Amino acid sequence: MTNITGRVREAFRGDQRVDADALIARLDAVHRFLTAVDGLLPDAELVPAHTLVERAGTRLALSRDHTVVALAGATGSGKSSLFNALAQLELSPVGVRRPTTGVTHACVWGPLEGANRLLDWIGVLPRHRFVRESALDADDETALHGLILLDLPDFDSVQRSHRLEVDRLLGLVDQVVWVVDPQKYADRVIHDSYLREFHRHRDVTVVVLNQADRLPPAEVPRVLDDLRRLLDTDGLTGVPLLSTTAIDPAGMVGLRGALERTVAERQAALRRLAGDVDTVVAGLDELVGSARPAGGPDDSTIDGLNRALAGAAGVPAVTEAVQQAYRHRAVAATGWPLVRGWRRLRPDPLRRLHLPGPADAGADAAESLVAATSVPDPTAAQRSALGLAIRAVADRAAADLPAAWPGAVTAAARSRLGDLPDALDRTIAGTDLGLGRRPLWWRVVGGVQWLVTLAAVVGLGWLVLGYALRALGLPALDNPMVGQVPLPTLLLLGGLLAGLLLAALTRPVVRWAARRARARAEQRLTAKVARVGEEYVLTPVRVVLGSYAQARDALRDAARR
Ligand SMILES: Nc1nc2c(ncn2[C@@H]2O[C@H](COP(=O)(O)OP(=O)(O)OP(=O)(O)O)[C@@H](O)[C@H]2O)c(=O)[nH]1
Ligand SMILES: [Mg+2]
Repeated sequence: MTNITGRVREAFRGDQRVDADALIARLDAVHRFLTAVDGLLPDAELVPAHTLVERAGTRLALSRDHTVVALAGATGSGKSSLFNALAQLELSPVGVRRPTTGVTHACVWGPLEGANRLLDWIGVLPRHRFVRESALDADDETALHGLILLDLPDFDSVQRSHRLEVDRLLGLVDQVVWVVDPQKYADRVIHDSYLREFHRHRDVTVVVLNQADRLPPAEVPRVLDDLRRLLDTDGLTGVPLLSTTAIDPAGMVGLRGALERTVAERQAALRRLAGDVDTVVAGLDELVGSARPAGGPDDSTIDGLNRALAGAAGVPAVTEAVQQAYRHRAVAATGWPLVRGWRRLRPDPLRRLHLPGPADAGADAAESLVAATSVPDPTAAQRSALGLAIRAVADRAAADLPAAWPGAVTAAARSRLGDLPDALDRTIAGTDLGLGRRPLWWRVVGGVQWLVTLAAVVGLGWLVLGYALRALGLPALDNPMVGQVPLPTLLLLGGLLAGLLLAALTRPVVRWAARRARARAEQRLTAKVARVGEEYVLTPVRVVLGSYAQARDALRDAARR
């Protein structure tokens, strides 16, 4: 006795149609997700998604006019018997010795040509393919045109190869008819390992209780109710559940009707793939979570990074040298001319660091880019401070991200660590420290120093000449008087005094200006070092955050039914 229960009709009516374009858009979103996370998340976690994209692409490119339905179940449940009964031919051997079916058999309703490529992909050998139409040309078979029915080996097999074959095929077919028998319908294996796994494929799942003739007629509804309860526990509420008898054509009517509807709707392939997308999306959900994509590390963390970078780059040493160099150069330019030469003998503090010295003043910055500096290497403390600052950047940036991501963010933050020392050194070497041009006031003060020194020298010469003439008894020079003081004396003493006074007055100004030069250099170096941090640390981190945002959006699109 076969009938479709009321619940079966309800389930069929309740099925929503899957729009092919919408499905393709969802698959495209899964593909976008995979592109976004490529190289960032562990490959092992992405295998199901890769498999889906590949499989779905192939399935959709192959015949959409065919629906592949598999008969799956434990050994002896009657799969081959149902297969033969539906085909009305003895295509797949039915046996007493278990398991009987070792390789998948296929029966195609309608012309075989269109189905061949599909069967090649599914992996059914040509000698196990049969064509229903050519075998028996009957009009009553047209309702099944487009059906490709597969008789699978047993999934609870003692033969490992059977189980592997079943698992492979269950991933490829459009619809599964699970065949159970009155003895084994409650078996743990079928429910835990198979039916439960298909709870997202409810709309392409049919369950049949075969060998119903072996039960007293009054028992059938009771067993069906019990099986329904188990299916509900499996998460398969509402799936079509029928009873069949393979040995009686009348006992096949319900299953045949269900298959006719499946073929007519031409929805199974799309529904199966939609269920696959649901499964994959649910599996990936944990990887992406619902965290809002972070904008990146906050300003104070970036400041911390920049400070650590500046320390590692030797900015304090360079700015100290800038201050000293300013004083050195200013004193050399504005000091008392007699001590300037001595000043110049001392090495320029910036030259010692192989940074632009006086001779390079105004040199093209690009030239100085070539040379590596002799700024001291970072100390162990500076290196570890930099490591901690980079770690802090990664931690802050990944603070709200799901567990799979912080590793990727940290790896990105450290990805260019090896290039940092050279990049920092090049940046320091290429920074205009602001000492290139001599300030105008240096020249003015320097000129005045020369003038007063010249006056002192003229005064001295004049006096010396006067003494010499007097000593030789020659007529004395007529010394003009300025007030009470002879002019040469005034020139000598006034020149010396003015020179010393000017030098004394200039000193605090030089010190003040040197501090300013240091501050200016520090500002410029910090800005340049920050740019290195941006390029070598923050940008890679932002790229990962961008990928996270893309992955999250893509997964959201893929989840939209
Ligand atoms: N009475 C009765 N016997 C059936 C029915 N269906 C199958 N059988 C018998 O059950 C036994 C097993 O049937 P098969 O069709 O070979 O079972 P199978 O599921 O293909 O088994 P494997 O190929 O080993 O996985 C055979 O002896 C069938 O004649 C049925 O509806 N009623
Ligand atoms: Mg069989």
